[in-house]
Amino acid sequence: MSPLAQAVAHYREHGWARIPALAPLETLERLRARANEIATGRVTYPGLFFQPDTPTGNYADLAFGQGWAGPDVPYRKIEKLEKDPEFWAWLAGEQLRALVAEVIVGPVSLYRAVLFSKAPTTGSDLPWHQDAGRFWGLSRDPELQVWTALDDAPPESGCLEVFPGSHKLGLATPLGGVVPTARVLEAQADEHAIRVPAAAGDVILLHNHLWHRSGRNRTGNIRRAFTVCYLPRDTRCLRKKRDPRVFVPVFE
Ligand SMILES: O=C(O)CCC(=O)C(=O)O
Repeated sequence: MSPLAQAVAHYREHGWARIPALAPLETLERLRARANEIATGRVTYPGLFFQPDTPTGNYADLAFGQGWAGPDVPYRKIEKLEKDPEFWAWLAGEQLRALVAEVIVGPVSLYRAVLFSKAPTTGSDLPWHQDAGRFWGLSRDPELQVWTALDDAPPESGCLEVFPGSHKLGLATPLGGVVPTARVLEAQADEHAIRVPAAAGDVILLHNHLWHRSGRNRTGNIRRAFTVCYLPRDTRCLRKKRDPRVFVPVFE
């Protein structure tokens, strides 16, 4: 089996897989520079979404709907990065095309392209969650997220943590998103958790139903990752309150 096929087999069985050093240093440097330019407002696009991090480190204290709040604010999440040519070049490039083709047969669209960032010593907790369900408003749940480490993500930086195999349990709630505490206790998720540290350039595949979380950043270095959710082209947006989203085509 090729290393790619091995990684995909691991992802199917355990819900996650690591592909070491897939992103070259040159790519990382371009993406880090662009992430800085976007966070500080030197590069911007209409429709970018920013979520400032909370100084308390508690997920429950996050504010929603604030948008860009200045160049010195640490942002936990920046969305719609498909608008940027540097991020687009990586998410639609040859390495990820070959990887995605192992999982999704046929034409592929984009659900989201997001930077998750944990500022030095302050980046906050992200509780157990699943990235699917009614909350995502799709005709079928997506299955593939590709997470690229832009910086080293050792355990103490709040690396990804997963509950291996939990993608086979389906959705914890029909809504999806954060897993309620009662379900976490019932499934003994904390006891099953494993850490998935990464070096800059590593790519981690995540099944959307996999329970995953990440802790605070206790290092003096920023910890950023670019995560992309891909969809089979025939997936439809079911939302009714606003016009349904049309997903950007990525691979034919
Ligand atoms: O990088 C993180 O801390 C969270 C990533 C995540 O939840 C995701 O990619 O779905």
